[in-house]
Amino acid sequence: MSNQAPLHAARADYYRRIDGLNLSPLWENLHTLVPTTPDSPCAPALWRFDEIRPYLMQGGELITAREAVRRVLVLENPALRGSSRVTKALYAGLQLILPGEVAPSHRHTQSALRFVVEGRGAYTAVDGERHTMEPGDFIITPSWTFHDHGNPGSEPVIWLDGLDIPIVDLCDARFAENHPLEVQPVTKAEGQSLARFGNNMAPVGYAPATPTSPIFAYPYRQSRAALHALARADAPDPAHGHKLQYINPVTGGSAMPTIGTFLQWLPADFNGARHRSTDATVFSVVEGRGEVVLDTPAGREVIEFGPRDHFVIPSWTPHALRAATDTVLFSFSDRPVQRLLGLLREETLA
Ligand code: GTQ
Repeated sequence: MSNQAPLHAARADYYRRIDGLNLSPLWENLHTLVPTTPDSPCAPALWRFDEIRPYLMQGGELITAREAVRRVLVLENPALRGSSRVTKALYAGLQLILPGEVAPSHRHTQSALRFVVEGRGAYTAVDGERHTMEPGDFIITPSWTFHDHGNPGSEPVIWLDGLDIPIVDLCDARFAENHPLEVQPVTKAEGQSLARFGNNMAPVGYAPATPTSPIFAYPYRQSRAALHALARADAPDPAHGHKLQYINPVTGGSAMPTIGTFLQWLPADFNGARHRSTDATVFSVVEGRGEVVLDTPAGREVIEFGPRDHFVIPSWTPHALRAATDTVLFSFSDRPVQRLLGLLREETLA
């Protein structure tokens, strides 16, 4: 073998010289830039509601919703700490609003979803219409729409926030501004968006101005009833049980352009097939108990879940869902973005 030392020294010297010109050699990084599989730094993780709820409530004693603007504990992926990300592409947090509080009106280019985890009687307002929250409701704050939250009720309300913050950041397209008023004026009766678009009808001549669903709140009562009907009628999908996606009724596509949102029913004793997909997914457990068995690079991992727990499954990680009792799971991922870009891959494994 020839002596490689002089060559290594020459290369190191060369790297130093090009470094000053903001140049770097691709060949030193090619395998990390273009890995053979997703090779995600994102880790599976569970946030047990019983464990984190006391801290949410303590936060409620330390800062008001008004001062915080949004009183949220961010669900940070343990392998992405410090980046406010639950997956590489998405943000998640749990927001608390106490009786009598107001979270002031603002808008931003990031789109948000709310999924109500605990309590009823708080509202989110979007474009002059309020939706009064019930557990399991799925609510959309489209990009660049003014939104504020308030709680005229008598109990604390906690919901899951899902936002496309990292996606908008990737594009350097972040804008935000406050509404001149803390609470935006109510200009529409509650239920208007659902009446217009939630009954397989749409106003004649309606031309969508944005890709986001014109239904801004999908009540749990309706979504659950739909799922339950499927669960009684159909055999479950081997991996997903009975799974529906929230759609924009005008396009038939995803309710939000950047975030796919889903509700699924796993019948009692469901023992799901192993599955993997490139869209890392965040789950909020609505009803029931079960577990997810994951094959991670570090070995087999089991996440046991119950009501109001949250967990995340990274991209391309084989996993199987199991339910001890009838179980309802809400979930969200960057699936619509991957679909649009032709990137989505998924497979059910033997
Ligand atoms: O409710 O507007 O969790 O702007 C993060 C950023 C919630 C919100 C979050 C936000 C909001």
